[in-house]
Amino acid sequence: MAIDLRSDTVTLPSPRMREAMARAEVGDDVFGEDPTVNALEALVAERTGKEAAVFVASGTMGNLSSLLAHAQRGQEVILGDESHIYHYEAGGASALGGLVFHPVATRADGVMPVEGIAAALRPSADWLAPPGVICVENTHNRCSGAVMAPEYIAAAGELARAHGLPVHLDGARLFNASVALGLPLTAWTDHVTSVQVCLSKGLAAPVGSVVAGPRAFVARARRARKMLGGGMRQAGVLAAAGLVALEDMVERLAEDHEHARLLADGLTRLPGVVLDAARVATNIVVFGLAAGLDSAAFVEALGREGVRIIDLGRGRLRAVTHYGITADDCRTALAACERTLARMTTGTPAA
Ligand code: TLP
Repeated sequence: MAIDLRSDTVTLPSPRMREAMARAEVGDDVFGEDPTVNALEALVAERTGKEAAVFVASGTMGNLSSLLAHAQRGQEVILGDESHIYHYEAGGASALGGLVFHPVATRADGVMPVEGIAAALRPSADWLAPPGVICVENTHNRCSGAVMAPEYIAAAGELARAHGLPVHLDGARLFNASVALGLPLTAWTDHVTSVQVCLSKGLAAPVGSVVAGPRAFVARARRARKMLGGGMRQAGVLAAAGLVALEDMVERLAEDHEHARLLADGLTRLPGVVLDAARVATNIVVFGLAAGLDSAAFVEALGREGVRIIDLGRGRLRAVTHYGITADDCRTALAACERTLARMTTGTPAA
């Protein structure tokens, strides 16, 4: 079987999740009558220290519902130029919400400096699109799963408050940050208005994310979710897996982080790999290849060796550890990388 390091989204539900899904008590969630969805929403609201929460189909829907709930057509979304919302969410906030993306330069460690955010906040003028919301991401996907320091999020929150703006945290992998630093989610969520957390990444639930924030905001996000077609009726079968994910899978993320470190340390030792292993703090390893080595050809050749990774573009490759990956898988993957690179540098065809 292939060693699939493309993403932690490929994780499969655990046997306990399957059981909970089969047994879940359900009702019509659009009427607010699904007890399992309600339990999941209450639990995430509590863990994030927010008044309320709403279960959504995906991280993308969570972010989009949040942006629609925070900002009006013609307003700007201030966000990192390496952020997931900017790169990988099909421009939904613009296409469906009439919002304008204002990307801010992001450092290699995932931080979009507070001065950069401040400079992006346009003054009031008839000819300028006003800011509507500031977005931050933690952990940072395209920046090697970097963990944002709570102090940084606090500084961004302070700036936003001074300008009367909300902050939305794309916390698709906030649990990874929490496990990496040994801090509760509230270390970050206390400083933002709203947060989206994914259950279907490292936590291995099959489907779903939860958006949390102030009650009035969550009511607007719930309405946006409905507008986007995300009112899911007996969604308790999905929420049940999410509840198990929160119980069984959070502490386990530490293993994924160890495995990512194993991969990163091994990769740095390979000639032809460009990687700052010190950057790897969670379950994502982003690396490049030395000049002259073709990234796309490497991904393809590695795939033929039974190891799957993805190409993020601009010469960046990504490997992600997760529930389905063991330390031995990482060693096997490293050996495959070594063979593939050796062939590429000597121009030897695969046996
Ligand atoms: N990211 C996926 C792909 O879309 C790239 C992945 O494999 O990492 N925020 C962040 C930071 C994410 O990494 C993702 C998923 C999302 C939002 C969107 O979540 P989904 O895929 O559930 O819509």
